[in-house]
Amino acid sequence: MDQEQWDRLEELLYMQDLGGSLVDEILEGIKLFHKSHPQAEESDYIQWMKKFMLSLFPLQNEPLPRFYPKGSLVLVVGVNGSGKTTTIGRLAHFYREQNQKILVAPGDTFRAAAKEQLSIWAKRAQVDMVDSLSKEPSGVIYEALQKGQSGEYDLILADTAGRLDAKVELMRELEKVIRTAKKLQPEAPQEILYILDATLGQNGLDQLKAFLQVCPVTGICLTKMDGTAKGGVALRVQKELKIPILWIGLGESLHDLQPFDANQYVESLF
Ligand SMILES: Nc1nc2c(ncn2[C@@H]2O[C@H](COP(=O)(O)OP(=O)(O)OP(=O)(O)O)[C@@H](O)[C@H]2O)c(=O)[nH]1
Ligand SMILES: [Mg+2]
Repeated sequence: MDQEQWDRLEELLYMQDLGGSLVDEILEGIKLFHKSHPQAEESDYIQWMKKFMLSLFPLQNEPLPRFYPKGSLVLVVGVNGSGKTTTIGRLAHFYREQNQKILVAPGDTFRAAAKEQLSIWAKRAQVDMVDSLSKEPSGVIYEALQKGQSGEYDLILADTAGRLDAKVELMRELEKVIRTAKKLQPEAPQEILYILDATLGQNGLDQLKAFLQVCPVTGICLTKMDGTAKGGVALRVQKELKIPILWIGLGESLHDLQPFDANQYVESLF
């Protein structure tokens, strides 16, 4: 490659939201590949890059979607407007179609209209919502778990308020929710699903790291992948944090959610 092609490649990788260190690593790798394969053609370089990117997803060998023991709690967390409530609606729809009985919990007691918004999604997805009078997220989620323990529900999906890492008291509240859930069910929450807005790039990654200080995120749903965002941030999450991506959000409707597929994702970057 001449310098111009080289610069173009670097620019393309940056445009995918891969971030400096990952771009450098890929460029170094390509240089080495070029040395060992001087006759390589464009398609060989592309193959090398795809293979390298796939190798960043070591945890993605597990079959998705995940299914959980009866009565499990999936706690959905993330910053304001990332798509938590929408994702709960879509997850409820998805699991209901798999013949699971779903209960959603309006754990966002912070924003006035949040409960109403979740109840609209619950109706769309044709699932139940726990009608708690508690003004505290931990109270609402406790009630939902209690209902779940009666054996009626397969899965409880709990919404939470959007929060930014700077709001210390809100972040502490998440710790309380988790502590309270564990009083009823030591294994709960069986999943802490972080909703990562793909359009946020580096910021999204920094915010996720701040959440990790207070709650052990076990899976990620990457939303807004239908827009111009390339979602290269997913590769950085794998490389730096090794938290599996479980779902991809591809729009605003009930059906716009798919289990994450690393092969398909890497193909979509090219
Ligand atoms: N294009 C697109 N829009 C999405 C996707 N997921 C969510 N949205 C939109 O993002 C906006 C915020 O979604 P919500 O589900 O309300 O987000 P939230 O995290 O619950 O927000 P707060 O409760 O305010 O923190 C809405 O307009 C959604 O329609 C997606 O995958 N693609
Ligand atoms: Mg919400």
